[in-house]
Amino acid sequence: MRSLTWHWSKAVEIKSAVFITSLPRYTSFTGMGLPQIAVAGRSNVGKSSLINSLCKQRNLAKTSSAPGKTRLINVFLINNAFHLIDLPGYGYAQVSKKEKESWGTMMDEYFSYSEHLKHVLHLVDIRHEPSADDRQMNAYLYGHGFPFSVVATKADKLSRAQRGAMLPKLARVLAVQPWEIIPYSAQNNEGRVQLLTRMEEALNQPDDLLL
Ligand SMILES: Nc1nc2c(ncn2[C@@H]2O[C@H](COP(=O)(O)OP(=O)(O)O)[C@@H](O)[C@H]2O)c(=O)[nH]1
Ligand SMILES: [Mg+2]
Repeated sequence: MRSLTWHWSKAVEIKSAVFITSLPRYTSFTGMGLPQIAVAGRSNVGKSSLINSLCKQRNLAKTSSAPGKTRLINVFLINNAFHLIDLPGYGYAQVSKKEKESWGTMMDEYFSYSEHLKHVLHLVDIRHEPSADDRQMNAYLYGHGFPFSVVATKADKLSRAQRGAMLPKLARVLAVQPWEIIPYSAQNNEGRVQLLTRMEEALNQPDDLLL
Protein backbone atom coordinates (compact mmCIF):
# COMPACT_ATOMS: atom_id res chain seq x y z
CA MET A 1 0.00 0.00 0.00
CA ARG A 2 1.21 3.47 -0.84
CA SER A 3 1.80 5.71 2.12
CA LEU A 4 0.47 9.19 1.69
CA THR A 5 2.07 12.18 3.31
CA TRP A 6 0.79 15.67 3.29
CA HIS A 7 3.52 18.15 2.38
CA TRP A 8 3.23 21.41 4.22
CA SER A 9 5.42 24.21 3.02
CA LYS A 10 7.65 25.17 5.88
CA ALA A 11 9.09 28.57 6.57
CA VAL A 12 12.90 28.81 6.46
CA GLU A 13 14.23 29.20 9.99
CA ILE A 14 16.91 31.85 9.89
CA LYS A 15 19.61 30.47 12.14
CA SER A 16 22.46 32.65 10.96
CA ALA A 17 22.76 35.83 8.94
CA VAL A 18 26.02 37.60 8.23
CA PHE A 19 27.00 40.56 6.10
CA ILE A 20 29.40 39.46 3.37
CA THR A 21 30.24 42.46 1.20
CA SER A 22 29.14 45.69 -0.50
CA LEU A 23 29.74 45.78 -4.22
CA PRO A 24 29.72 48.68 -6.63
CA ARG A 25 29.77 46.07 -9.43
CA TYR A 26 28.29 42.61 -9.16
CA THR A 27 30.76 41.22 -11.71
CA SER A 28 33.51 41.52 -9.09
CA PHE A 29 31.63 39.23 -6.64
CA THR A 30 33.76 36.19 -5.86
CA GLY A 31 31.04 34.33 -3.97
CA MET A 32 28.74 33.45 -6.86
CA GLY A 33 27.31 29.94 -6.88
CA LEU A 34 24.90 29.80 -3.95
CA PRO A 35 21.18 30.33 -4.56
CA GLN A 36 20.12 33.95 -4.19
CA ILE A 37 17.03 35.93 -3.25
CA ALA A 38 17.17 39.61 -4.19
CA VAL A 39 15.34 42.54 -2.60
CA ALA A 40 14.42 45.39 -4.96
CA GLY A 41 12.44 48.58 -4.52
CA ARG A 42 12.38 52.34 -4.27
CA SER A 43 14.84 54.10 -1.96
CA ASN A 44 13.32 54.30 1.49
CA VAL A 45 10.64 51.66 0.83
CA GLY A 46 12.04 49.51 3.64
CA LYS A 47 14.45 47.04 2.00
CA SER A 48 17.09 47.18 4.74
CA SER A 49 14.46 47.17 7.50
CA LEU A 50 12.83 44.07 6.01
CA ILE A 51 16.18 42.27 5.88
CA ASN A 52 16.83 43.13 9.54
CA SER A 53 13.32 42.03 10.53
CA LEU A 54 13.61 38.74 8.62
CA CYS A 55 16.97 38.03 10.22
CA LYS A 56 15.91 39.35 13.64
CA GLN A 57 18.94 41.61 13.84
CA ARG A 58 18.86 45.32 14.47
CA ASN A 59 21.72 46.58 12.34
CA LEU A 60 22.59 43.85 9.89
CA ALA A 61 21.53 46.08 6.98
CA LYS A 62 21.94 49.81 7.51
CA THR A 63 18.62 51.65 7.50
CA SER A 64 18.12 55.35 6.98
CA SER A 65 15.28 57.82 7.08
CA ALA A 66 17.12 59.87 4.44
CA PRO A 67 16.43 58.20 1.10
CA GLY A 68 19.03 57.32 -1.49
CA LYS A 69 21.80 56.08 0.78
CA THR A 70 22.29 52.55 -0.51
CA ARG A 71 24.17 52.82 -3.80
CA LEU A 72 25.84 49.47 -3.47
CA ILE A 73 24.76 45.87 -3.77
CA ASN A 74 24.89 44.42 -0.24
CA VAL A 75 25.26 40.69 0.12
CA PHE A 76 24.20 38.70 3.19
CA LEU A 77 24.78 35.00 3.78
CA ILE A 78 21.83 33.22 5.39
CA ASN A 79 22.15 29.83 7.14
CA ASN A 80 25.41 29.29 5.23
CA ALA A 81 23.05 28.24 2.44
CA PHE A 82 21.86 31.18 0.34
CA HIS A 83 22.61 34.82 -0.35
CA LEU A 84 20.14 37.60 0.32
CA ILE A 85 20.92 40.55 -1.96
CA ASP A 86 19.99 44.11 -0.97
CA LEU A 87 19.85 45.90 -4.34
CA PRO A 88 20.36 49.65 -4.68
CA GLY A 89 17.09 51.58 -4.47
CA TYR A 90 15.57 53.56 -7.30
CA GLY A 91 13.26 56.51 -7.64
CA TYR A 92 15.12 59.01 -5.50
CA ALA A 93 14.47 62.38 -7.10
CA GLN A 94 17.73 64.09 -6.09
CA VAL A 95 20.05 62.00 -8.23
CA SER A 96 21.86 63.14 -11.36
CA LYS A 97 21.36 61.60 -14.77
CA LYS A 98 24.81 60.05 -14.43
CA GLU A 99 23.87 58.36 -11.15
CA LYS A 100 20.66 57.04 -12.70
CA GLU A 101 22.68 55.54 -15.53
CA SER A 102 25.13 53.93 -13.17
CA TRP A 103 22.18 52.51 -11.20
CA GLY A 104 20.82 51.00 -14.44
CA THR A 105 24.20 49.48 -15.29
CA MET A 106 24.52 47.96 -11.80
CA MET A 107 21.06 46.42 -12.03
CA ASP A 108 21.57 45.09 -15.58
CA GLU A 109 24.89 43.57 -14.54
CA TYR A 110 23.32 42.02 -11.47
CA PHE A 111 20.42 40.48 -13.34
CA SER A 112 22.61 39.16 -16.16
CA TYR A 113 25.27 37.62 -13.92
CA SER A 114 23.11 36.27 -11.09
CA GLU A 115 22.77 32.76 -12.46
CA HIS A 116 21.39 31.31 -9.26
CA LEU A 117 18.81 33.99 -8.62
CA LYS A 118 15.76 32.08 -7.39
CA HIS A 119 13.38 34.88 -6.57
CA VAL A 120 13.06 38.65 -6.38
CA LEU A 121 11.18 40.35 -3.57
CA HIS A 122 9.77 43.51 -5.13
CA LEU A 123 8.98 45.89 -2.29
CA VAL A 124 6.35 48.61 -2.71
CA ASP A 125 4.94 50.94 -0.08
CA ILE A 126 1.46 49.72 0.93
CA ARG A 127 0.23 53.32 1.24
CA HIS A 128 0.85 54.50 -2.30
CA GLU A 129 -0.10 53.68 -5.85
CA PRO A 130 3.02 52.21 -7.46
CA SER A 131 5.24 54.91 -9.00
CA ALA A 132 6.40 54.98 -12.63
CA ASP A 133 9.71 53.47 -11.41
CA ASP A 134 7.85 50.70 -9.56
CA ARG A 135 5.96 49.88 -12.75
CA GLN A 136 9.19 49.85 -14.70
CA MET A 137 10.78 47.45 -12.21
CA ASN A 138 7.67 45.25 -12.47
CA ALA A 139 7.86 45.29 -16.29
CA TYR A 140 11.58 44.45 -16.11
CA LEU A 141 10.91 41.41 -13.89
CA TYR A 142 8.04 40.20 -16.09
CA GLY A 143 9.94 40.97 -19.30
CA HIS A 144 12.97 38.92 -18.27
CA GLY A 145 10.92 36.14 -16.68
CA PHE A 146 12.37 36.47 -13.17
CA PRO A 147 10.08 34.89 -10.57
CA PHE A 148 9.10 37.52 -8.02
CA SER A 149 6.75 38.34 -5.17
CA VAL A 150 5.31 41.74 -4.39
CA VAL A 151 5.84 42.66 -0.74
CA ALA A 152 3.81 45.64 0.50
CA THR A 153 5.92 47.36 3.17
CA LYS A 154 5.00 49.52 6.16
CA ALA A 155 1.74 47.60 6.64
CA ASP A 156 1.56 48.93 10.22
CA LYS A 157 0.81 52.38 8.81
CA LEU A 158 -2.61 51.39 7.41
CA SER A 159 -5.82 50.25 9.07
CA ARG A 160 -7.42 46.97 7.94
CA ALA A 161 -9.96 48.92 5.89
CA GLN A 162 -7.34 51.10 4.19
CA ARG A 163 -5.29 48.03 3.44
CA GLY A 164 -8.30 46.26 1.96
CA ALA A 165 -8.67 49.18 -0.43
CA MET A 166 -4.96 49.39 -1.37
CA LEU A 167 -4.08 45.75 -2.06
CA PRO A 168 -6.36 45.39 -5.13
CA LYS A 169 -4.95 48.65 -6.50
CA LEU A 170 -1.37 47.48 -6.09
CA ALA A 171 -2.30 44.13 -7.58
CA ARG A 172 -3.92 45.66 -10.64
CA VAL A 173 -0.99 47.93 -11.44
CA LEU A 174 1.64 45.24 -10.82
CA ALA A 175 -0.33 42.50 -12.59
CA VAL A 176 -0.46 40.05 -9.69
CA GLN A 177 -3.36 38.67 -7.64
CA PRO A 178 -4.20 40.63 -4.48
CA TRP A 179 -3.83 37.52 -2.31
CA GLU A 180 -0.31 36.92 -3.66
CA ILE A 181 0.91 40.23 -2.21
CA ILE A 182 2.57 39.86 1.18
CA PRO A 183 1.81 42.79 3.51
CA TYR A 184 4.87 43.30 5.69
CA SER A 185 5.75 45.36 8.73
CA ALA A 186 9.34 45.61 9.86
CA GLN A 187 7.99 47.29 12.98
CA ASN A 188 5.91 44.38 14.27
CA ASN A 189 7.17 41.56 11.99
CA GLU A 190 3.76 41.01 10.42
CA GLY A 191 4.18 38.92 7.26
CA ARG A 192 7.49 37.45 8.36
CA VAL A 193 6.40 33.81 8.44
CA GLN A 194 4.47 34.15 5.18
CA LEU A 195 7.51 35.67 3.50
CA LEU A 196 9.88 33.04 4.87
CA THR A 197 7.52 30.35 3.55
CA ARG A 198 7.52 31.98 0.11
CA MET A 199 11.33 32.09 0.22
CA GLU A 200 11.54 28.41 1.17
CA GLU A 201 9.33 27.50 -1.80
CA ALA A 202 11.47 29.64 -4.10
CA LEU A 203 14.72 28.13 -2.84
CA ASN A 204 13.34 24.65 -3.50
CA GLN A 205 12.65 25.40 -7.15
CA PRO A 206 15.17 23.69 -9.42
CA ASP A 207 17.24 26.16 -11.46
CA ASP A 208 16.19 24.57 -14.73
CA LEU A 209 12.60 25.69 -14.18
CA LEU A 210 13.81 29.28 -14.33
CA LEU A 211 14.47 31.19 -17.50
N1 LIG B 1 6.46 52.19 10.31
C1 LIG B 1 7.33 51.53 9.56
N2 LIG B 1 8.46 52.15 9.12
C2 LIG B 1 9.31 51.45 8.35
C3 LIG B 1 9.06 50.10 7.99
N3 LIG B 1 10.09 49.67 7.19
C4 LIG B 1 10.93 50.73 7.08
N4 LIG B 1 10.49 51.80 7.76
C5 LIG B 1 11.15 53.12 7.86
O1 LIG B 1 11.37 53.62 6.54
C6 LIG B 1 12.64 54.26 6.44
C7 LIG B 1 13.48 53.64 5.34
O2 LIG B 1 13.77 52.30 5.67
P1 LIG B 1 15.01 51.51 5.01
O3 LIG B 1 14.89 50.10 5.47
O4 LIG B 1 16.29 52.22 5.28
O5 LIG B 1 14.64 51.63 3.44
P2 LIG B 1 15.53 51.23 2.15
O6 LIG B 1 16.10 52.50 1.62
O7 LIG B 1 14.55 50.63 1.19
O8 LIG B 1 16.56 50.25 2.61
C8 LIG B 1 13.28 54.14 7.83
O9 LIG B 1 13.03 55.34 8.52
C9 LIG B 1 12.54 52.98 8.46
O10 LIG B 1 12.48 53.06 9.87
C10 LIG B 1 7.86 49.47 8.49
O11 LIG B 1 7.55 48.31 8.22
N5 LIG B 1 7.05 50.23 9.26
MG1 LIG C 1 18.65 50.26 2.36
